[in-house]
Amino acid sequence: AVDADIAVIGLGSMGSFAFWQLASMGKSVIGFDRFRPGHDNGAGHGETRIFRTAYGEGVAYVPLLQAARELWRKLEAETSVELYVETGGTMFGPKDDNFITTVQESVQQYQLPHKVYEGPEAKKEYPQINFQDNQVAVFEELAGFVKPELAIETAVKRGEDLGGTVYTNSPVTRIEPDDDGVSIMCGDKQFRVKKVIVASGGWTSKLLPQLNLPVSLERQVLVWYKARNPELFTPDKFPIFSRVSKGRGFYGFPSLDGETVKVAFHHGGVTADHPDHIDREIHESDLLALTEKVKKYLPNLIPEPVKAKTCFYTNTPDEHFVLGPAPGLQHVTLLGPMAGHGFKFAPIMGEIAAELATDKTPSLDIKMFDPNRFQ
Ligand code: PYC
Repeated sequence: AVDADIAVIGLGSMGSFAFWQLASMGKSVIGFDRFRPGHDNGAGHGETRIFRTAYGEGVAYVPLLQAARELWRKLEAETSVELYVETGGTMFGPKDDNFITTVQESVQQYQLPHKVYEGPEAKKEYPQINFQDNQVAVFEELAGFVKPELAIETAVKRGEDLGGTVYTNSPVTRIEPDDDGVSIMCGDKQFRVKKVIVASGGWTSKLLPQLNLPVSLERQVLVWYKARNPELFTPDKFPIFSRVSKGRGFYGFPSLDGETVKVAFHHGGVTADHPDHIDREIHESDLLALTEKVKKYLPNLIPEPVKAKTCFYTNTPDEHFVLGPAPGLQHVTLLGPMAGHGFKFAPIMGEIAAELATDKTPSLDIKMFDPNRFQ
């Protein structure tokens, strides 16, 4: 006898959405989380995450983002919870930067609503940001932020309302696929299912060491600064922004609390060998370089951090996601890791993983994410 058709291991950024999608499809689904969905030990917290459609990481992501946007709205409609706030977004950097040129290719190829500003013009439009004269800013309308903890909790709750079962504080220690299904070991309990989706983020390569996934963990620090004029930073006045530069980006959000603004670096963090070993303390050295960026680009913020939190990325060598059948493990779908830019895609990644786990052809092209590409 089986306990469920499908198990989702890890109800974080991705797994929570696969759980919702499977329950919506009428499948019997069980979900396991080593903590409690919405926790802050992984990569799905920090109050806000960027959503953007004109995608500097690759034009091929745009159809996935368009589908994701629809699904963010669908979960909101099903639950009456606001999860996605569309503020628009400003991507800025040197004109010839590969990220900026790819953003521009995205808007052209998919006719995304946008405006392009040269540095001095951009300053007139968004006086909160001290754009440099040699920079170009692409403002796109279909961008904003999603609320990670609330989104995860809402997707899981909706999945439960539709019949799914959740096991919290339940780390899965082993999965054993065979011809007929998969056995799951969780503490002193054993479960039997037909299919498994592994969405364990940084823990995936610990659960499935035999895959030799060439992933690496990178600690990140999120920091909040007070605004001198908070009325300039409300979501209706201040879009999400991303300053791109080779190696290390700098990004930020409008104020949620009417007082503080969250900013962070994208990449450039220290590596760790295990998600349970991420240094959670905040050090002076975590804040210095970011505060310099704040002074340079956001002169309306008081350059003294008032709050900070850590999280981590699970990076892949090519910075693309992992999504597809797990090599050599029958009945197992890998949903992630997501290489530090996945949260905005969560609903469509969850939907595609649910399609794979139910033997459907994925509704969108996912060749780029093939787990076999590392072999
Ligand atoms: O995808 O914009 C992004 C992002 C920012 C920080 C992590 N990912």
